[in-house]
Amino acid sequence: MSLPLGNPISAASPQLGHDVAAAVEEHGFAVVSGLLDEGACKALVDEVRRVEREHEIELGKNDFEGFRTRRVFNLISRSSAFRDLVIHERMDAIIEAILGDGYLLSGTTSMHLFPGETAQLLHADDGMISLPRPHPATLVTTLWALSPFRAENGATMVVPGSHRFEAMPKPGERHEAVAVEMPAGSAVVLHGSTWHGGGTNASADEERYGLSIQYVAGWCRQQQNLMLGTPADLVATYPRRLQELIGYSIYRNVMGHVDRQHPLRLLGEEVEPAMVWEKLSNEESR
Ligand SMILES: O=C(O)CCC(=O)C(=O)O
Repeated sequence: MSLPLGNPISAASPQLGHDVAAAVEEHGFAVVSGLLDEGACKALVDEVRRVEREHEIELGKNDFEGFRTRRVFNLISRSSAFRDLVIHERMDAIIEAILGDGYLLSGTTSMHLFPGETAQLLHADDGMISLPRPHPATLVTTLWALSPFRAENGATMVVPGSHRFEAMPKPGERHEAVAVEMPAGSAVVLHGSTWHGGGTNASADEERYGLSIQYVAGWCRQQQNLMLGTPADLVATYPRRLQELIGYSIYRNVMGHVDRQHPLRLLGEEVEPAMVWEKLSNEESR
């Protein structure tokens, strides 16, 4: 079964954050259209291919990663082209509406499916979080279509409403899933508990280019260790918002400090005092 293309939410919607958060709350996912134009998608596909060549990325070596899929992890540290997507202002409104302020980037991964790829096991990206299910979203996955996602070429399969299930999918469990068909330049936003998986690429010659950008609430552990995975001299060239999202930030004025200091100070950057200790001493001196 395919999800009709009819009902994506336009990236231009004035209530984007609210509308997408409401759809994700109801169905476990929502498709957002018109995030990127054709030229941008083509340039990003070329860049995925260039990074794969430069780093000699091989096909996956297990069924989960896909024997006919190439993945590049920590993509933002390997190419500047993807950094703007992570801090895309339309997506920022969506993620903040779902996870609240202070959320973090959890990882960036390209998923390049070749013809002959078989369906990935259904899974939930927050599967390792041991909170009783169902629970509010602690993690959000955004899967960006850099080329069209079609049922035939391996579009992501999603089980609508599964973010409300009490159980995780058992290995190999089959369930009624829909193929998230969407034009290039769109993205599907998934509640972290939603059961999903890459589809079968049964096309003769279509390569499917997708990009997973994951975020977590500010109090959660990130999946990819972006602080250690990014040399400090490279982090220093990132826009401030991206530095904050990879972990050079403080949650609720205390989580993430380094010897009571804001981590951005380690990069030599000026930051407004926002630490709990500074606030306490300001209050005491009143
Ligand atoms: O490639 C896809 O469509 C989804 C892949 C996925 O969900 C994953 O690898 O966790």
